[in-house]
Amino acid sequence: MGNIFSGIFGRLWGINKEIRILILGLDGAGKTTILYKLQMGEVVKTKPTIGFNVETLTYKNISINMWDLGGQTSIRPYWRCYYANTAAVIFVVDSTDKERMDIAQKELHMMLKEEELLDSALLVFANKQDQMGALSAAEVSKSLNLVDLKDRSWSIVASSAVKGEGLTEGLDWLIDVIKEEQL
Ligand SMILES: Nc1nc2c(ncn2[C@@H]2O[C@H](COP(=O)(O)OP(=O)(O)OP(=O)(O)O)[C@@H](O)[C@H]2O)c(=O)[nH]1
Ligand SMILES: [Mg+2]
Repeated sequence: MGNIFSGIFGRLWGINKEIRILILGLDGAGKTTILYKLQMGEVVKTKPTIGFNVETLTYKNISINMWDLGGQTSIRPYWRCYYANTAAVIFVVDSTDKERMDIAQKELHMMLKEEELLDSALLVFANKQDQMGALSAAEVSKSLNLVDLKDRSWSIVASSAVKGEGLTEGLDWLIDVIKEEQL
């Protein structure tokens, strides 16, 4: 009986809930690869994103509109056009790109100062862990000064988009936080 009810209510609840998640990060970090690995379970061949890709996926009874924005320097100023009503940001870092870790850090903290994102949860993927010389999640966390983040739910997860590792673990955490805090 409990199962029947939780099934029915779970489905009803799911139908009504639709959230918006942004995938941000520097160019080449792996955002588009992550989007399609999550949506289709496949590694797709990507080109640098000019503009955005948006896909809807259903996860844990929640319909997620996932926006993957281009990360090139000239496109980053347009990220803010997408901030309204964002439940969470997934910030993707190429863990092998040590030279640009400081730029990633600045972009992240600048973005999180925006009023429209004050209530958004943050998941960082320390991506490309399959590559030699990748910084660990702890090292990426330190480079990004994540401990400085106050009044925000955040987590960092080591990932490899091409191997599909870490992605569902990260999304699980994110959806649980959104369900607890925002729905
Ligand atoms: N080895 C490895 N390569 C990856 C991983 N994730 C993405 N890549 C590769 O990195 C390159 C860039 O990936 P994209 O997903 O296009 O990067 P992006 O963040 O969307 O880049 P922009 O659209 O320019 O902002 C591609 O060649 C991907 O195959 C990973 O986890 N490991
Ligand atoms: Mg892209």
